[in-house]
Amino acid sequence: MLIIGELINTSRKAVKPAVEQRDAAFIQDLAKKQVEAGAHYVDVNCGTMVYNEVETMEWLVNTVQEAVSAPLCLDTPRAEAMEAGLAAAKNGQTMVNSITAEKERFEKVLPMVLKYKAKVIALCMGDNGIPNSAEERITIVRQLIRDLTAAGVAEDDIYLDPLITPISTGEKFGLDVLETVRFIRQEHPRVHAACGLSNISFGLPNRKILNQAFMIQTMAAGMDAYILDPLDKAMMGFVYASQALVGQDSFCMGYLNAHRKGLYE
Ligand code: THG
Repeated sequence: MLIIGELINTSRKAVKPAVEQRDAAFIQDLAKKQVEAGAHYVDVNCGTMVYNEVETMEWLVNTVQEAVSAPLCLDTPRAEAMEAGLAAAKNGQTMVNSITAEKERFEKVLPMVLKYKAKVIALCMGDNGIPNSAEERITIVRQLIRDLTAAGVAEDDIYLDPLITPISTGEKFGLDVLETVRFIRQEHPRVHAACGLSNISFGLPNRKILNQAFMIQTMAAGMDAYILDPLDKAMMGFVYASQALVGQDSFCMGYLNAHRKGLYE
């Protein structure tokens, strides 16, 4: 199971001004708290900084790495920002977030994944945009796995992301994700499945409850990587409990260790 902390994202109200003012202490505190709470990777997203994303990404990567030794998940659709982040990243195996099946993006991002021997999140999105059925998602999953492995990316380095869209905008969206994850688990057992969990609850009250419920459901379907808020202690408790309950935690060692460290209540 891979937990990627989502909180360093300039779309968040508190983070944007901190990044604009180059407030290293604020960003480093956010990185440390997420790693202390159990995040294995730290997501870094400055996608709202359209005019200087490249320079901002470089600053963020260096700033976060001064504070934590966890590897980074570079979260940008822009190849230039990705390259700058990859060049600066030195904490273990970096994760590229993300590649898609869109022809241009695939061709631009793939060489960087290979050059830096990175892990890669592959979004179920093709040239026709975000798919709106499980069948369309599965078609793109097949294509992405075929093309990435043909290029030499190891299955263990591929994280398929079915793309979670808010449940407030379509009642079947949860089911489509579950079906896609079951397909990945059955047909490609060595490829991972990842998601931006908090997307599910956009536009609704009590978001944490929806995020927690969907984490449990998707983990039962075979999801094994989450971009989420690790400072939600109830969420982390459900993560360790679910892992044990779906046979991904031998002798409940992860559950017991996390308990001893006080990572959940
Ligand atoms: N897949 C992949 N990467 C992703 C996503 C995905 N990266 C971005 C996003 N989706 C995952 N990260 C977040 C981060 C924050 C929120 C949701 C997803 C979030 N933020 C509150 C909001 O916007 O309302 C913050 C409020 C605030 O603090 O200002 O919900 O799907 N591969």
